[in-house]
Amino acid sequence: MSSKTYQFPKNFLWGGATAANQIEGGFHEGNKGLNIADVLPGGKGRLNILKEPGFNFEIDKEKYTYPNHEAIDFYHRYKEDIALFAEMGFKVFRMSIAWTRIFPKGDEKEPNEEGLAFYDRVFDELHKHGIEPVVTISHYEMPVDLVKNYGGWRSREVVTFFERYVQAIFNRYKDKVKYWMTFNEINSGLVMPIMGLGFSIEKEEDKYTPTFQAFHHQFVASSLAVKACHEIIPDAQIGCMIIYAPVYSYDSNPENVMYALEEERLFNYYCADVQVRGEYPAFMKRFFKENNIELDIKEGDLALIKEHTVDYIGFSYYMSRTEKLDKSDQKNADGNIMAGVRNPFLKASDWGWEIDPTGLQIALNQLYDRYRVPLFVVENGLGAYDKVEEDGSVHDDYRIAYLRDHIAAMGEAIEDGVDLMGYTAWGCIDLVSASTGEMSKRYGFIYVDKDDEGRGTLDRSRKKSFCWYKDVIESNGEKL
Ligand code: BGP
Repeated sequence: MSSKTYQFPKNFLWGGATAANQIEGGFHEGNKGLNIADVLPGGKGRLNILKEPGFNFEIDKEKYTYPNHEAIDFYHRYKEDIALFAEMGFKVFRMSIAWTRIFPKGDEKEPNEEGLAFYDRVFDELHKHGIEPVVTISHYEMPVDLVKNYGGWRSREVVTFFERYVQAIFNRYKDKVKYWMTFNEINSGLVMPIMGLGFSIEKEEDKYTPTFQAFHHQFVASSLAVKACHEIIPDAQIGCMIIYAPVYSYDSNPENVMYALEEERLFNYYCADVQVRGEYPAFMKRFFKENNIELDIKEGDLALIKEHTVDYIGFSYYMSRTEKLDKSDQKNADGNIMAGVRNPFLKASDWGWEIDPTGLQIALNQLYDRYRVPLFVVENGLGAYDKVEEDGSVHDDYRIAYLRDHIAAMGEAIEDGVDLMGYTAWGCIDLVSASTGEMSKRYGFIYVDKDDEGRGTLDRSRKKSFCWYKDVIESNGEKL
């Protein structure tokens, strides 16, 4: 693929992506309150905590470490980091605002000035370097007090608190931020309810009505955010953000094809249909009925959802997924976010994530065919173990190969006619991994000296991919 040259649109938004809890640190500075990421311990058990009942949302320093507490200390080092992003030529930088810096407990009446001032400084620094911020309003960072006192997104009251939060940040940053996104990977609530919906599944029934009621509250909250954004910042664009993993049928057995389609619809399209088309898709009616799910939909909710749809679709793309009804004779694709079965045509990363650049071309075409709104790849990248050489260099050719193939796949999709706004590579600077809480799963162009035990100088250095990505941006994607 890489010998061909691709034409990216003139104003293509090249950049990198992060999330507050994975880079900032300073978890109790500036009057910040505790959020979900602050109470999630690091290490191998983290994934289980995300999926199993009994999580108490408390910090237990005797038993666990909490890598997000210091993360990579962007809170104090943002100037140095932004200068490095500028050196690569970033047009945009995707980051999130920690809700708990603005409303420490989530339900206060007035925002926290220290938190607001911190993001003012970050946005000003970005603009100083000609970089536009792309801001995720909520990236796995719900205030813990809202979880404990209200039950996370199960509570309708949280919609009001979220509305207060978005009003505060839109009013404050209306001259500084023109690209927004509501909930990071909103569909992640289907597999990781703690991160996505702010509650753990305690009993089987929780997977049904409570889960989909929480989603409904997020849809209402998202529409209120779109409405407020359009009113307060008329020249801004606000998108949704989903995980998109095309679902392939393992073979041509029609039953497997139908099963793959059902999984695809629930996982890839249910949330996007509501946020982009402004209505619940027809297939969810059957799903709700068969699973005895009864939603409490208030008068006016559906009209609000219909009227205030998003301007673009932001999505993360890491892998595709292969499905088959009877999985007993196949190897499970365990490392993938949604398991499925192993695809015999694909290789996987060290964490088992199946690598499939063509899947990105498929994703872009499917999304554009279905919705006809601009698309934005706001996360994509390879988590890998990096080796630092004696002289401090990191030869991450594997990362370059991964990114090159995926950028080429975007070039193909653009030739197919897809309207693609931009690309922000995930973890453009090494950061704390969301699923493992570790530093050793690295994505960055910039190496951060810190290990899984929290040791290291936190010094930043340029990897080989840093120069490569700089050339990609400079040539607007022609030089891959
Ligand atoms: C997405 C999340 C990010 C991020 C990325 C990589 O699901 O939006 O927060 O971390 O995946 O995942 P991980 O860090 O687990 O490798």
